[in-house]
Amino acid sequence: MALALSLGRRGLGQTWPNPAVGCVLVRDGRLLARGWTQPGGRPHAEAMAIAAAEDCTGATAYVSLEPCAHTGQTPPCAQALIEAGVSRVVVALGDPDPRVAGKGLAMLREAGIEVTTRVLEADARDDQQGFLSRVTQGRPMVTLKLASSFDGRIATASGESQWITGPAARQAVQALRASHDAVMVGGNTAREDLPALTLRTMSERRPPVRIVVSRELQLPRMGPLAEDDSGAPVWLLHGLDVADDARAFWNARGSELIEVPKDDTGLDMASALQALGARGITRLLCEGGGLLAASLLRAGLVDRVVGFTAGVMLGGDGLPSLAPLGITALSDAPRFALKEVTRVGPDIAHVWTRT
Ligand code: AOF
Ligand code: ZN
Repeated sequence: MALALSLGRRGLGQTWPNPAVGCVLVRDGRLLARGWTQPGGRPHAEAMAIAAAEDCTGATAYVSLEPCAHTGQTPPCAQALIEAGVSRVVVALGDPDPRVAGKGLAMLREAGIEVTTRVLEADARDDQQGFLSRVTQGRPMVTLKLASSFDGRIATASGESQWITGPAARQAVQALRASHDAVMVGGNTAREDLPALTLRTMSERRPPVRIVVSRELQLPRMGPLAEDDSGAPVWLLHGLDVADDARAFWNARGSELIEVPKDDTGLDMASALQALGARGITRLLCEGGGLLAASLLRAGLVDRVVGFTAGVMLGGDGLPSLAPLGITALSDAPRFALKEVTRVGPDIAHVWTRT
């Protein structure tokens, strides 16, 4: 199952709106075949593994998510496992998709297959957090990336920010982008940094959707987001008051314009995330800036934080990584639990999950 989980993780960021699943077929202690959900979400993991095996009669299938029970563009995986002659299926996690939810396991059992569930379930839940969030809450899982100085600043007082962290950390950010369905920044970041938000390495991967949150779409009409033909879609989350010429420019560029209601501080991020969930996004990476990150935190919408911290001090005159959160009591501050720490060149990467 650990192997099935790691195969599934290859698909993270690649398979939306579908989950990234892994499948291993074993018989008599020998590995027959491996499979994982393909880019775009199909074929499913089980179908890939079955196709790769010569003969699965009497085999055990380890699958990181309950095999599907519905006929969509492909026949149900539970049916495929039955027809392949598998005698035992081991599953990590049930699939909450109402078309599946227990029906996949029931189909297998009815066909006389021995079914074991909840093997390495907590790990599977962690890997599937984005898919689970989309299906059960209608919004993607949100990862907030913060690359900062030792003292939590993201630029000097004059705005200089390239580069606080080293090349290894920037490479790690590429991998982080590749494992998310979409990368999002606020309008200020789009104006000040003219970011590309593309994958510069790992270009064989399905590129994340590039999302900018901008109330009035007053965004630069030059730079990579406006001009490149990298094939990575651009989606713009905006409010009601968009000038016709801005609307026309971004429409002509092929961007998707998504209108979102306002709240008292900006766009209502809960609604914005619902709109992304409805379009199939399961894993969203927010790369700043401080205003957008703060509004997500204030709304309780940040599920994970990935920090890259450099050994440089910028001091209180440097730009803070977050806009004010309006917190006075420490007990009101959003808290995260440390999950992982790694050394990346001269910097550290740390991953936190919401408590
Ligand atoms: C599996 N194995 O590898 C994946 C599954 O639109 P469809 O027909 O491809 O179905 C999508 C649903 O199938 C998705 O919501 C989830 O419930 C399941 N995904 N199931 O057996 C897989 N990716
Ligand atoms: Zn399936």
